[in-house]
Amino acid sequence: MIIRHNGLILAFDVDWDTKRSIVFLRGIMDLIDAVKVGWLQLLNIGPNGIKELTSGINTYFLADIKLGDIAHINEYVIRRLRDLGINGVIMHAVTGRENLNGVAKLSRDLGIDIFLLISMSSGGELYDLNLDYNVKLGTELGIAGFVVPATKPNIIRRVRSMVGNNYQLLSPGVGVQGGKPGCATASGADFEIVGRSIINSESPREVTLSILSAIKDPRC
Ligand code: 3DU
Repeated sequence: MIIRHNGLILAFDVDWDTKRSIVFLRGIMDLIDAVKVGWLQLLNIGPNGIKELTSGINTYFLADIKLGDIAHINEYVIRRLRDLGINGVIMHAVTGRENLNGVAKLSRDLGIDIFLLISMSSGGELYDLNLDYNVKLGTELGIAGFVVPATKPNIIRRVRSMVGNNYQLLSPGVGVQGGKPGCATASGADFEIVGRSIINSESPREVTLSILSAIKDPRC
């Protein structure tokens, strides 16, 4: 479970080296509840670099590799990510129960949170056609929560109404992709996930603060 102080997760999609990454993160760590890393780090700084990040910054690290393979590969990846200091992993729902069952149990045993991707901020129509099925699947698997898009507030509301308060909803698509800051959490998400609006800004701290004000006082 991600502890909620501010309701904001940084999508840290950068190809920077670890030193630059750590300096940047230290500048805004008090304003964000988790750091989402993914393919950019894996391909640029590699697993050792990710380990350096997780050791250098004291926060919740979410790995967004949208994992979606057959069971034994999924389980291997989860174990490796755990060794790298990762706390939560985003997985595709589309691979279905047989490929998710074992990994959901393994993750609980290892203390890793699984967040299931069940709708996408752009496209993803096959997900949206099967929303109820995937939400039910996630609740039966005993995962930590779901990824639901800020660009589709009706979906956030629907998922929240289905799962109650027992699951965390993480919402990407805020800022550059068109979601208005504050409106995903106002629709029922626990956290907004923001990347480029913060990372590419000349003043990341000021932008982050303004997103936090919108989360506290949404105008949607
Ligand atoms: O658009 P941004 O730069 O704020 O980044 C959004 C992040 O959320 C990015 O890491 C992307 O991989 C992730 N994401 C989506 O944008 C949309 C989804 O449906 C799921 C994840």
